[in-house]
Amino acid sequence: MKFATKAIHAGQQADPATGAIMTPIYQTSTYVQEAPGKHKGYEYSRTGNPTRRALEHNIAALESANYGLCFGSGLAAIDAVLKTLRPGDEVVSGNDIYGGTYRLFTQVFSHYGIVFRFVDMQDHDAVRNAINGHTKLLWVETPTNPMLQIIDIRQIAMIAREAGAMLCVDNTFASPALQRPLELGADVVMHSATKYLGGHSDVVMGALAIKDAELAAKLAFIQNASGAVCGPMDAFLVLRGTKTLHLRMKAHCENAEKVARFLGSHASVGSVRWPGLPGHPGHELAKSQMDGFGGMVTFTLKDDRQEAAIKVLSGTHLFSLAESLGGVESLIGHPASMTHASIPRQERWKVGLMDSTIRLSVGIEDADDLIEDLAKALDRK
Ligand code: P1T
Repeated sequence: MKFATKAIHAGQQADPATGAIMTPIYQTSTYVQEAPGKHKGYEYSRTGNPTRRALEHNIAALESANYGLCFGSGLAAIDAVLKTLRPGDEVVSGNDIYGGTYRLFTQVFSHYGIVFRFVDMQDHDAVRNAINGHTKLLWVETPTNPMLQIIDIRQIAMIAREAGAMLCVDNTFASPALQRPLELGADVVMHSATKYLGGHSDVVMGALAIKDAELAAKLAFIQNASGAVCGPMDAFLVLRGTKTLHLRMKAHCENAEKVARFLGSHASVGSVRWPGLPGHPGHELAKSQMDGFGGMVTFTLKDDRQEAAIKVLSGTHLFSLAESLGGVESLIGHPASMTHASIPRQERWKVGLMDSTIRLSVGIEDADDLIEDLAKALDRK
């Protein structure tokens, strides 16, 4: 089955009780049993819920996985992956990642004896050098948040395999419509489903997709034992979101291209990062592992003072100043003070994330209106 068909049908069937074409919101905590242990496959909604299950199957199908698991947030999904580790285990992570992921690694799990090494994942020798006998997990975001580096999933998967470590790819920025890391050798795919999977900025959720049965069972055990699950209403909303994922991603990519080209031609713009631009260092790699370049654009102004960036950030009207991304509406953000404030400035500077860097989540409004909005903000005196 092709992607668009899976997006609309996978994991779903007409409701056996009523024929309802949409999966009902099973807003229930528990399920009546005929006798102890004799039930219809559901005992308690932390362990399993039919609305959540439909979404888990849907996401698994979109990611070419065999198993899907949904959580109360993206960070809760990452938390579950880290709970497969033991004190003394080490993680090698990319050094350009979402600030909340960095905070979870360095301010929560490091207290439980897990060691994190942050490296430039574009430099495969640096990755190999950071690996030792204790390394159990490689953590990759691609495209990265917010610098939009492209990391070679096939190569990092090979390095992980040689090291006997697991590779988890945070696929939030691409979504499975543009990139399916399990097909390229990753072991686990992680999503902030809050973003493109949901697509409408009305839900906070996380998801994992896994091929291997044993690893999936381990993670499902943690999902139930730690209990950071999402509610059925949220599962319903994301299930509705994934039905249009392929169409939305196409529109995000088209608009992002127009916005990136406009920014590139504007006199006050310094540098523009969008993986679809031929000058992007990961452009060829992106072409080989992605089906489109995504809806995120990061740029700096020639005037690299923070005040100049703040003026632009507060001068747009269609682009709303807000954290998050991946919704149908356009957002503008200042990573240094917003989404990436938890990362020390020296670490941010290493990846080129300056105090003047601006991040756009390009929505699916009319591109001409978006460009006009940015032009006005950039030309504001
Ligand atoms: O917000 P939550 O659903 O818990 O997901 C965390 C997360 C994980 N991974 C990536 C790549 C992310 O971008 C995020 C959340 N990011 C934002 C809120 C943001 O504006 O970048």
